[in-house]
Amino acid sequence: MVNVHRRRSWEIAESFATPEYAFLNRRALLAAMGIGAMAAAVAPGRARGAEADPTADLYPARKNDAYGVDNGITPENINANYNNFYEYGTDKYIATAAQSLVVRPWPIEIGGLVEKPLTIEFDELVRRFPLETRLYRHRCVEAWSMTIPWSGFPLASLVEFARPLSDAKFIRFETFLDPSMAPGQNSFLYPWPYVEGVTMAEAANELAFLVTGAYDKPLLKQFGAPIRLALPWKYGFKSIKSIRRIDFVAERPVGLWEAIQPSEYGFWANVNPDVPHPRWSQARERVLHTGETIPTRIFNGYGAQVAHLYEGLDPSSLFM
Ligand SMILES: Nc1nc2c(c(=O)[nH]1)N[C@H]1C(S)=C(S)[C@@H](COP(=O)(O)O)O[C@H]1N2
Ligand SMILES: [Mo]
Repeated sequence: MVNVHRRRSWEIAESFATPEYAFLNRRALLAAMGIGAMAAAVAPGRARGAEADPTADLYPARKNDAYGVDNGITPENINANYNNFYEYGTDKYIATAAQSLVVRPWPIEIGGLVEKPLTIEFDELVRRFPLETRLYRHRCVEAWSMTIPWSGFPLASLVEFARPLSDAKFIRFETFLDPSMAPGQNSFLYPWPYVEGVTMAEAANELAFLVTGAYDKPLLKQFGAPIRLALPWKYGFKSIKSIRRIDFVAERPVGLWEAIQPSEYGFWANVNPDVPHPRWSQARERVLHTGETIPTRIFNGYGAQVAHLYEGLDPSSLFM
């Protein structure tokens, strides 16, 4: 349950929360960031088929001002040209390659420990919930960060819709598996498809958000269209993109990164500046849109909302 008296640590002056991404000049910004040459790539929002998106009418979604950021919004053109999506490549410049993701049809299977397993098309699912827009921080385990105006609905609403049985302890999310539209999935170095998971208590937390849009329109493909997670208090790899299967399970799911390298990427992956990654410090982060390096905050600044979820648990595993 939400404790409304908890201090919302990220709440800030309204002036910071203006949608500056709508006005900033792209070329000027990229030049200022010094990444003009490498990112002169995809003009977001003009992706093939964007005009025909049958969910476009759902945006812009009502803004929920309870969720703000204090260091400005990362302009869309920066965000949309710096992505992590291993299905489309191992560097950050996958925006062009990701346009071969085919998002229709997009049947989503909801199963495991539920009253009645079902398959529902994304276009139908997204209309079952009122959408809202929230400004969220995103902190990648690689020590860069950004802020995004995500649109979507609480994961808790999906859980209610799915009607899990009482022995469900975790939710396991799975991405599509189709090497013909995602060349990265031809690589046998990774145990495709991408998988991630959360506990039922984490799923019920107000911050856990299923994202269907960003920057006031349906999700661009490189952001993980048509639907992805946002868990802003955890390292970015927990926020799985392009979800195709949602299973309620009794056993703790093993994510793709944990499967590859359990000594570096754990299940909890809560942001903590005091617990270094085995190969680098997590004390600071580079903000994509300012180029500044700022101190990282415990739980990425969302401790007032989520710290109670982890009381009494072994702290040695919570932050990796
Ligand atoms: N399916 C899938 N989801 C994924 C990833 C991925 O490679 N494949 N990368 C993760 C990582 S490490 C990060 S930091 C975020 C990046 O999201 P963004 O590209 O929207 O910034 O997506 C996460 N979700
Ligand atoms: Mo990441």
